[in-house]
Amino acid sequence: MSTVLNIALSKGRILEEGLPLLARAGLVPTEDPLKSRRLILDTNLPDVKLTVIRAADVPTYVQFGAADLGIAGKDVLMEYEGDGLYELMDLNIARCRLMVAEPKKLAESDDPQNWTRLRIATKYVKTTQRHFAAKGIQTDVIKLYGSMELAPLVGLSDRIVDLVSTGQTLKANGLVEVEHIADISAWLVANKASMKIKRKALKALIDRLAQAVGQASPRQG
Ligand code: PRT
Ligand code: MG
Repeated sequence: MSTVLNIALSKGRILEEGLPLLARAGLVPTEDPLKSRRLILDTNLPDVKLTVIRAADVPTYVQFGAADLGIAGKDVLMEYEGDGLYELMDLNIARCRLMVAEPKKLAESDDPQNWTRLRIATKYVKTTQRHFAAKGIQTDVIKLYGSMELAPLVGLSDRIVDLVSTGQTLKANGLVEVEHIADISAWLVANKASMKIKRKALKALIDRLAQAVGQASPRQG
């Protein structure tokens, strides 16, 4: 009897960087997920299916067993507070950093050492609250779903918490990084029950992925 494995993958840049990684691990979808409108894709391996979904939904699919494995950003995993999944492996793709940023002008006279209460716009409400609570700093967090860089420009908040990779977006909007919260990359996650029930089939795939990650980042070796 064959065991079917479902892998949930964030669309967007994790998909773009994840596909070459999956290919190195020997897994290739039979249609191009960047073009296809289909939500569940077959692969070259008859028992492995790929589901491409919103980044923030990946942990939910995996926790509830709708997918056995998932690939999601650490930012999404930090914000998701479920405990029904294992974080198996750093895939070392879609790297960036989660940062506090503020207008350049404010940064000239601002000292993070003196922060006591902050008004912050972000998509990462829980992570932001946790980060500052641990430092004894009070926060008024305003939840946004995107374009956080806009918030200081329109007076919604003084500061934002957002992902930064090249820094171009901040720069284009007159913002600078003032505090580092976390280094971010995409991780392989697994449903806990699947790891028991489908152990053998999953292990083979996970081992191949680990090998592919090693090839991708010779610095680690
Ligand atoms: O709709 P949603 O945003 O949820 O998903 P999406 O389909 O747009 O996916 P996408 O491509 O935004 O990917 C989201 C995941 O990619 C995140 O969960 C991260 O784990 C990862 N990732 C890595 C990033 C970045 N780098 C990144 N730079 N996600 C977003 N950004 C954004 C950032 O928010 C900011 O607006 O890029 C901008 C900054 O980029 P620089 O290069 O100008 O600094
Ligand atoms: Mg996006």
